[in-house]
Amino acid sequence: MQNGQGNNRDMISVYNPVDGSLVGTVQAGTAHDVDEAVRETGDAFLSWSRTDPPERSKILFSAAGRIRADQKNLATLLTREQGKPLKESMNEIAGFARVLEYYASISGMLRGDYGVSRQYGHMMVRREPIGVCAAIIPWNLPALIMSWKIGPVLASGNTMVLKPSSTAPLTCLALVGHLYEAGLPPSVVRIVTGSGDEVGEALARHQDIRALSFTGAVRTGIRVAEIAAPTLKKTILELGGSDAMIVCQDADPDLAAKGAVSGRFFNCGQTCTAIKRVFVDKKISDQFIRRVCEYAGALKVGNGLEKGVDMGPVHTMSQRDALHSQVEETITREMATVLCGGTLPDSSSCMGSFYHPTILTDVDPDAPVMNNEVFGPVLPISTFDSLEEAITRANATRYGLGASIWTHDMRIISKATEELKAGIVWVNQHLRIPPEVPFGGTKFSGIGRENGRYALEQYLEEKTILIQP
Ligand code: TXE
Repeated sequence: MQNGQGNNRDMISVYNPVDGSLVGTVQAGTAHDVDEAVRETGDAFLSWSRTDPPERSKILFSAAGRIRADQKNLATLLTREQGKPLKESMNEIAGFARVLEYYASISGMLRGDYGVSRQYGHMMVRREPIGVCAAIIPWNLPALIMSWKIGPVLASGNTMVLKPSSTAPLTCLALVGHLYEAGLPPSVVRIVTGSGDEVGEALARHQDIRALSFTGAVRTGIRVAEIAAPTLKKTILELGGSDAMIVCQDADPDLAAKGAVSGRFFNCGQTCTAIKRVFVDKKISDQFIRRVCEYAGALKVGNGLEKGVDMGPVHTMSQRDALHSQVEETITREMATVLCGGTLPDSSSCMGSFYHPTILTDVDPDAPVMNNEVFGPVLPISTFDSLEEAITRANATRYGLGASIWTHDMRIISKATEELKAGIVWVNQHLRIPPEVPFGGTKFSGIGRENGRYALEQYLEEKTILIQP
């Protein structure tokens, strides 16, 4: 097992959110395991950083091929431990392979610089990998988010210690297994499974880790940044969002309704850039809301391994309880009208942590579902009279991850893309994240960017060399 050491270790059980059955166990790692993993990956750094980029690419391409060949098994495991429908797991595994392929194809692309001056001679800038990097991965998209971290780190010649979430670590372990089989020396990437308090904090605290990429809750990210600060490691934080979708008068209400339903209920609503608040022009709101209810009502909720299922359970009971209390408080305080959902399924007939697709309208701007991240299948819809009002309300959150505007009017697109405070702004689409472009948020959604060549920059440092001939 990846934690390395001996027997008699404490174990963590991983349960299927559909029925609470056991899917597997992993070791509860310790700070000592982190020390060992950092030492090993530190020892491997010199050789991996000096491996020619095409050689590194070969391994990443080969791993991606193996993962594609094993897609169904990996996706089944992901569905069993995470809860999402198999079709989404299949896409996520393909997404992991695609990100590896992307970084394999640009490995070595970020070259240095050169100039010459009479006064200083030859001026060179080398871009060097920084050393051992760490990643802390959440449970909502464990494979995809792992690829955003491991891809640029390996392609740029760094080594890595990874900590998956303790409730969804199994797919991450299996994926790393494929990297080893593709020829990656095991000491280049080590996984330490375990709790955030023990393993996560040991990574943040470790002085030999030079960069740490974290995805998770705001409060955890702030804690990680505080612990990491005295070691001056680069800290990249992706902390979720409360993405707004603005539907303008000229938008196709049907297309927008389909977009709202897929952008909210994908992954049971547990996606950082899911649509978490909709603002629709009053003039088309009746038509739009009717369609949203129809499409949401047609979603088949159930065991993600069963055919035709569109939405699985919330990942854990505690996540579901937190979600339900946000909704309950909003309803009890009469801060919204419930169009569908908003209740817990009957526990006598349903073992899993399911939650009905929920749609709320007439939502008070101060309602809990408008001010905190809603990490589950709940869609609050509000109406607006003017674009200015919609943009102001979309920006009235501490988050700034994504936002979308649905219109074909170029003047509106130009204004909205400039004024929406978000790391990514979509037009007539939402929740699409290609590996080629940067991804990350402003305000409390985080610091730094993943994806694209920008991610390589996070893991490289410039060294200036001045040669007087
Ligand atoms: O997150 P945590 P949780 C948001 C979402 C969700 C809420 C809580 O709103 O409802 O966070 O989810 C590790 N030091 N997002 O509690 O705890 C932990 O083991 C270091 C949004 O699951 O932040 C896991 O590997 N690490 C988000 C990872 O941090 C620690 C995705 C995330 O867990 C730690 C997930 C500590 N002290 C949740 N404590 C997104 N950005 O999309 C925990 N961890």
